Amino acid sequence: MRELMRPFKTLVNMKSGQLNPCRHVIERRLSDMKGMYLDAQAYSRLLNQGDKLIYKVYEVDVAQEAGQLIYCTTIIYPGKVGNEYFMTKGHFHLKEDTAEIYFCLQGEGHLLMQARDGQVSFLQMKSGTIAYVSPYWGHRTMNTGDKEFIFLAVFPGDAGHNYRAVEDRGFAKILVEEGGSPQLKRNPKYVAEPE
Ligand code: M6P
Ligand code: ZN
Repeated sequence: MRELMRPFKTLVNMKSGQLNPCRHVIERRLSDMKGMYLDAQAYSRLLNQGDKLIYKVYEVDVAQEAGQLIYCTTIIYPGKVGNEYFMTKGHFHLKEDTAEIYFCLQGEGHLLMQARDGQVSFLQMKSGTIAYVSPYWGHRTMNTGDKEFIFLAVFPGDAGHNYRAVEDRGFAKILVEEGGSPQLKRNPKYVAEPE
């Protein structure tokens, strides 16, 4: 019989989002987000000022296999590229019939979700919000506040990350600041999925 995995715990620093212990820390900088923001000129201008840290992920050390639950904290820093808010790359799950839970710990943000058939769902998140990303929906988060937006994510161990569709097609909507508040706009660069 396979040896039992021992139960364990980790600690989240509720202010900084740091998870301890964690398997690894992913840092995504502006240069990792090439082509993801609509305003290419604003992107280049900002990149010329330095390769800013956009977000960070602390991930627990749990096997990426069925039956497990992986969890991680994400910290998205405040800022914009042009008028588009700092955001995660966004992904579908490789195993698309898997869901995910987001629990906001700090700050303010938005969760944009998109199904393969073009449906879009959009949820505002603040400290205490628990958002449910249903199976089959691609998901991306944005920081729409002026301090760090921090949330905990939990997903099945065998979900996996698929960035391909987002890199090739983008999301159907973008979130921009207009008149001092976040506005969801059509993304003119979006390439719809074939029927
Ligand atoms: C959340 C989860 C993670 C994801 C992270 C960053 O914490 O959904 O699985 O890796 O956000 O998002 P992305 O992988 O799209 O850059
Ligand atoms: Zn996910």
